[in-house]
Amino acid sequence: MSNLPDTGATFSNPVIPGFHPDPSVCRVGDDYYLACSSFEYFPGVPLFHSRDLVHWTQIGNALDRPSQLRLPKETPASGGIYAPTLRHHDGRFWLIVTNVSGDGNLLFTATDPAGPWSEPVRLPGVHGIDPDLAWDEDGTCWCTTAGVAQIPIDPTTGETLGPSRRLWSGTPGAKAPEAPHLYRIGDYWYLLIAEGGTERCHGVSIARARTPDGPFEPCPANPILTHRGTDHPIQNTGHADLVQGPDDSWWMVLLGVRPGGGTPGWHVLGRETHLAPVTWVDGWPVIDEVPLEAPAPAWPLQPPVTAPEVRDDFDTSELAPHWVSLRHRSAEDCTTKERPGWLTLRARGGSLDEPDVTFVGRRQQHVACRVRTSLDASDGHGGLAVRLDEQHHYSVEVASGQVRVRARIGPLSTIVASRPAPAGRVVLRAETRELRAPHDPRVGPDTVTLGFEEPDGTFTALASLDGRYLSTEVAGGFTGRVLGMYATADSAHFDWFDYEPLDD
Ligand code: 6LW
Repeated sequence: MSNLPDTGATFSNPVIPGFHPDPSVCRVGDDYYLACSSFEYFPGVPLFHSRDLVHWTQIGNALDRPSQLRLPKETPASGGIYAPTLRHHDGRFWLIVTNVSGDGNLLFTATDPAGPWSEPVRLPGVHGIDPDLAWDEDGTCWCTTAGVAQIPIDPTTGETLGPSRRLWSGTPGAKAPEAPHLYRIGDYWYLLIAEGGTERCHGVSIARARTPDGPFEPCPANPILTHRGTDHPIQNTGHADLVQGPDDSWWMVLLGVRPGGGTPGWHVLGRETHLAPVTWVDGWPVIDEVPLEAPAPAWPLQPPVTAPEVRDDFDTSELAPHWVSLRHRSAEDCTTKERPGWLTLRARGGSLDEPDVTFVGRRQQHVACRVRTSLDASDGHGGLAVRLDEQHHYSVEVASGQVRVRARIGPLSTIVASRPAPAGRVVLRAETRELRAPHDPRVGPDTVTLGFEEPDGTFTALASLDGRYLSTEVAGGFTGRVLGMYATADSAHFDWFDYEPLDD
């Protein structure tokens, strides 16, 4: 029994491309809301809205105040905020996350998911990552964490109301039973988990019980979804959440990656949010593979009326929600008010190799794309970076009268090329292009070309670098590429920033 009508219309995965992992979704009437992990970036926990589950618009970031998101300078890349659960209950939105770099599990509430979100409620008695929230008929709030363990809590105070109990360990022998979500569906409570680790063996399994605290009976068909061992273009599928569509059909949001290049394959855009239809057979959910292109759901799709703007002119006092900084952002080191129509970044110390570099970037969301920015470096040093983490980044910057491309790969850092900078403002450019050489197992996923534009607009490419070194398989961790502007000495002023998807 399929919930897909054969109209010829399709939708494409990922539905939220770029580094948007660990999606958690909830439905309120005709509206859907989705939250993702954000790690060392500030603001944290990007929030999206949709009416069709396919097209998502970012409406904010739940954790946008330092009092909600404390990421000390020592927060390592891929530390910070892990795996949210977003739910709507009793007229309010509830969001629970783990800050693995200090504050542990934290709970927030909002009446409008676009914000403001509350101050954090701490949960010192809840241990473990990937907290989930589910409410029993009698009002008990169950918090379930990776492992898989469960503890009743008072979500308004953060107090625990009983002992923690082990619920289920997933499939015997499978590592990392995590990302639990607990649901009441029909006569059962279903416990959905990820297992196998968030890499190529990732999968989704499920168990059910008559009561929320078990005992849980595993689905005989576990894992109910995995792409492990296949040559499917979407890999690492797991960390899922269930939701009903406008027609009450069932769907799953989950993370997946799109590795490129030869062997072993490198993914550079991070773990992305995908959507897959779910059917039910004998009281168990059934999911086929997660397709790149799938038949559209049975309800009208609502694509955005206008394409996203290529250019941000920095004409508003607040930055759009897709802009993120590293660990914190203050009005002193990041402002559009100092020089109206410009983004001014003030170096707070350090280079891109340092955790507290002043940086404002956005996720790379397309395999092939071009970013450009117009930089006035007359008051300092600044540049344009393709960043995976502190130890893996390429950049083109203006410093001491030179335009130079720098590559940092693990412990190695080198100036790849440099030229005298053109007078006045300099337009810096970085471009990514997919590489295709199907018979060469050593070929990387893409090339990253960096350079600058002469005053007449001619592009001077200073370097074309193998993109594999800015991949998760090389750098490790849980994030993806972020493209952005930075300052390394005094102030750097940016007039605009373009992000343009390119045809492959
Ligand atoms: C997250 C865990 C996982 O907490 O990766 O893919 C971890 N799943 O559930 C970090 O995102």
